[in-house]
Amino acid sequence: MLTTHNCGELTSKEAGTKVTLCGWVDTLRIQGKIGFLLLRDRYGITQVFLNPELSKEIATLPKESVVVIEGEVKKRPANQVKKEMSTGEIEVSATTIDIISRSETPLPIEITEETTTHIDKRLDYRFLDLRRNKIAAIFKIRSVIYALTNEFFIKEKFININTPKLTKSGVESGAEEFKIDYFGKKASLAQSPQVYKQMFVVAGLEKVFEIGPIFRAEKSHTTRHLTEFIGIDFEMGFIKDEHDVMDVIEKYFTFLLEKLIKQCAEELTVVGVKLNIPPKIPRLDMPEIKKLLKEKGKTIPENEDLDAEAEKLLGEIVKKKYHSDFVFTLGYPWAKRPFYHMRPENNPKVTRSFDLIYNGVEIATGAQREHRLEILEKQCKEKGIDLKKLEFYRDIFRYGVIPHGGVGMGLDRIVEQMLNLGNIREAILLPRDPERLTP
Ligand code: AMO
Repeated sequence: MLTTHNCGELTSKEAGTKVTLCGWVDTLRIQGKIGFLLLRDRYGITQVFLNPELSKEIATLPKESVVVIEGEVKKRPANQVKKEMSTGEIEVSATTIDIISRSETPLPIEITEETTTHIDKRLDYRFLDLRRNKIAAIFKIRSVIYALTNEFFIKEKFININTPKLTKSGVESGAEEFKIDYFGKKASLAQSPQVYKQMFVVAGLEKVFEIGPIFRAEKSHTTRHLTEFIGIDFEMGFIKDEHDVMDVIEKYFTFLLEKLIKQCAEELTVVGVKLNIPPKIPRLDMPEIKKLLKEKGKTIPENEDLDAEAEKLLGEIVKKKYHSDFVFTLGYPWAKRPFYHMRPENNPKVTRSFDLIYNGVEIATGAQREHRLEILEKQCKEKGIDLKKLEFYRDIFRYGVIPHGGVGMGLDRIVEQMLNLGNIREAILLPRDPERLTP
């Protein structure tokens, strides 16, 4: 390694130690003959004292250049210690400085914490945007969410599967496919692992999950839609009904939030978010939801879905009434749900499905699946779908199939809603939307 220590980790215990640090020039202040350099890496900032000779040597060095410094750790006089600096009690008195990389100027975006650069420009230079503390914190938290998600499902005895993203055709009605040329044949990018997760439950794995990319050719210009996002999908067998799936989701979010509060305390403070552990998540049926919304002046016509405004309003109602950031919304109309959702025996107008709304935005959709082939075929007909074209999907219901259900959750939406980011593009490193294919 180039370094003996990370920035931000030295304390007065190391006073007198010779160290080598390497990082970006966060700030350079030349005061008369001497100078102070705030050196930054992903762990923090260390103040470096520059004697007159070194000050002169790097006086014109632009911010964001990379240097390696050798020096000795010194305790700073108490009256000079600034509380806001993580290594406020020490500084490193430099003996040598090597410039490894000189940054060009001016920087294309403002990389201060209170930047005024527009999000589009920030995304054009995402690698520089990441040098802001808050942005780096978001992606550290996202990384922990990813790891905890794996940990949870493995702990709950789900089997991790990886399913193809190059497919012949999808099954997500309503969700557009990206058509591609596959050696002269028509193919599309997977809009969901739906058929495969059902396939492997039926295969006998019983409980499967996948965290992977999902592609949707939706020309949506909203703060909640991407054309490529990361789905957290799971599917489980031998369920009594869709409530068994919701039980697992509830357990997952309790696990996730409890662990995050502990493991990401520092990053959550940087982002300025206080997380709440969900109480029992309310499960509200559509008639009740409609009644609650109507009381607030919002009418949902029969056979209609909840729109973004209704979800936001419901989020507020639930927060007040049940003190919960989450709500399960149950019993979506058959007219709005895909052919593979099961319908209750006594009411074919609705489905055994649900959404999960988190702080007013849908983050998950799930259901019990129709596993009886005759009924599935009928449902396809009603939706104008030719099941023969989905032959391998049809086959999985022919040789012994267990009752099952599952859910698709959007990782990017979870991060956005959890950290109150206001735009899904803030939750993913390099967003893809109808206008953006680079970087
Ligand atoms: P659905 O289409 O509702 O259901 O997607 C599931 C979840 O994925 C996320 N999501 C998106 N995130 C970002 N940009 C998008 N364009 C986008 N579209 C969806 C949301 C959503 O709740 N096969 C079913 C799931 C299932 O029944 O298991 C499905 O894909 O968080």
